[in-house]
Amino acid sequence: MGFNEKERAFIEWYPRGYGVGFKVTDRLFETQTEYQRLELYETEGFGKLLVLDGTVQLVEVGEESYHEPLVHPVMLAHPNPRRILIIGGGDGGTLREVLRHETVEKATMVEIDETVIEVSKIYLNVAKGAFEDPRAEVMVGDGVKYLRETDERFDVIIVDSTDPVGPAKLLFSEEFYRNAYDKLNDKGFYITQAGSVYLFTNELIDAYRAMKKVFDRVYYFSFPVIGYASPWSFLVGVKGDLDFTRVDVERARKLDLYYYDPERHETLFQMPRYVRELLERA
Ligand code: AG3
Repeated sequence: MGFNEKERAFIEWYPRGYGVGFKVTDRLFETQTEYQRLELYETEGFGKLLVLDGTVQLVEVGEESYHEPLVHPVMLAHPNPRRILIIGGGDGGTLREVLRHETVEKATMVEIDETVIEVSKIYLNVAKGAFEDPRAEVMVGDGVKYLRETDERFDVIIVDSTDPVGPAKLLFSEEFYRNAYDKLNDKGFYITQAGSVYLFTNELIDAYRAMKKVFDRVYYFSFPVIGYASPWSFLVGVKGDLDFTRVDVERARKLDLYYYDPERHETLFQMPRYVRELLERA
């Protein structure tokens, strides 16, 4: 697990011995935060690599392949997303993409681990000024507690967490989904990353089943993400009368996206057949 001296590579091992790795030129930083083990590497071809508890969070070159599909499909399917909540996302990449939408009046981010924010601010070229944007409200705290207690209402809630095992498991529970549903405006989207399609299939199915109990409609989609055992899965919960199968292509043009292609929005919904069948039976 982790850094391999002989290969000079960082390798993340998934279940069943499936590995994803990067050649490393420098070991920059390693610390035990209050919540998790944080490692930072310089890679040969993908910029800096951020690792939490042994799992790849992002590489600087290609992080948009995760942040674009997490943020823009829901933002562009919503007619007027003004108030946004991000749970997790300490590196600031999700916040950055959210703030690119002119409709946004306020984006609240609740990250449990302050060290992730600090380290990202110092070492990573990811947030690109998002933390300083006047529309951003960045809070250090427990997202589960925040969502249970807040009086605010949101048009879009985005969960940018670690895997549905370990500390983030609570973010994939029916109770959490209910709190999220309650804190959405009459019409709203909830989106969460939901793990590797091939290697966390059971977690994906479980999360989908739980979300279906709570939201008016639930969609699933997948996207190839650089640095993860791809394809990666995403789940979208809908409250009220919103359609996730269509996006505003006019608004999308101004964003000049690199990975997610709004003009081919329908290609998001591609899943390996066996996974689609498992989801349909869930
Ligand atoms: N959020 C983490 C996605 C989960 C990655 N899982 C894994 N490699 N096993 C990404 C943080 C980027 N804002």
